[in-house]
Amino acid sequence: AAPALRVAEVEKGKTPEDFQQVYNAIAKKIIDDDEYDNYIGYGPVLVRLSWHSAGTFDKNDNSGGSYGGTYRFPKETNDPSNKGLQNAKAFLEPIYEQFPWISHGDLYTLGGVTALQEMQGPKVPWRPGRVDLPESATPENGRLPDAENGADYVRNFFKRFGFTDQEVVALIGAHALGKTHMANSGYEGPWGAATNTFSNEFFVNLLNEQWKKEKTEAGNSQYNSPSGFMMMPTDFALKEDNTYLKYVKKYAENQDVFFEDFKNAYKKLLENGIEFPEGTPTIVFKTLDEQEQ
Ligand code: HIF
Repeated sequence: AAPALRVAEVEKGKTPEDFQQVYNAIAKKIIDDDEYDNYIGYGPVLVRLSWHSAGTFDKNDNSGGSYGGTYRFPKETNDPSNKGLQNAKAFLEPIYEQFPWISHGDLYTLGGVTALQEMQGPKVPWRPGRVDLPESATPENGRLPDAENGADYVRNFFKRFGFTDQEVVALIGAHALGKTHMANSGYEGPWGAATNTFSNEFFVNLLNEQWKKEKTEAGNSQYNSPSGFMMMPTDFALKEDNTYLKYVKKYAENQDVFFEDFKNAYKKLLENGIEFPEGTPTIVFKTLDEQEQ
C-alpha cells in the first residue's frame, strides 16, 4: 500500500498559548491527584500512554502512530499490551472536557510531554496538529513490544520506527519512571528509587546493581537486585549487547548527554509518520515552576 500521508493541521485558531493552558491543566492535576499508585502520581503512566499511543507506528506503510488518536477506540484501549493505561485515559477525560477542541493524538502526546517536564525531565519540543482518524484506522493489536526478549528483538522492533541503537538506548532510560505491576504485565517492581523524577538512574542501576534472574509469579523472567529494583529482559538486554552497552555507560556517566539524546528521540517517537507543514509552531512549554517566578 502507498504510504498514507498524515499532514498536521493545527486546531483552528489555536496558538501556542492555548496549548500551554492544556499543559498547565494537566500539570496541576498531576499535583492534585498525587495519591495515585502509592503516591508515585500520574506522571509515569501518562508517559507510558504517550509512547503507546505512538508505539503502533510502522514506517513501512505509515500506519499506526500518534496522529489519529486511535487509542480512544476499544480495540486499542483493550489491547492486552495497554493494561494499566486506562488510568491515564481516565485522568485525561476531564482535561478533554475542559479543552474539547484538542485532538486525541495531541492530547495523549502532550500528556506525556507535560509529565516528563513536570518530573524534572528535559524539555521536549512539541508540535500540534494531529487529527482524529475514524475507528477503521485503529491498528491491530500486537504492535507493541514484548519484554520477554533480548537485544536482537529490541533492535529489530525499533527498526519499524527507524530508530538507531543510540536512540533506542536513550529511550529506554525512561524506565527510570514508575514501576511494573503484576496485574498489568506479569512483572513487579520499580527500576530505581526515584520513580517520579526523571534522571539517568536507570543506566546507573543497570550497571551497578547486583542482578539475579528470577521467575515472577506470572512465569516471566525478571532481574531483581538487593535494593528492591528490577529489570525486564528487554531492559537487561542493553547490558548484554556491546553496542548498546557503550551508550548505557555514556548515559550513566553524563546525565546532560542523556537528557539531550532522550529529548530528540522522544520528539521523534511522538512525531513519527506526520508531516508538519511550514508554519506549524514548535512549542517549548514552560513548567509550572517557571511560570510562578
Ligand atoms: Fe515501558 N514498560 N516498555 N517504555 N514503560 C512498562 C512500564 C513503563 C516496555 C515494556 C513495559 C518504553 C519501552 C518499553 C514506560 C515508558 C516507556 C511495563 C510495565 C512494561 C511491561 C507496565 C505495568 O506493569 O504497569 C518494553 C518491552 C519496551 C521496549 C523495549 C519506552 C522507552 C523506555 C518507549 C518508554 O518511554 C513507563 C513510564 C512505564 C511505567 C508505567 C507506570 O505505570 O508506572
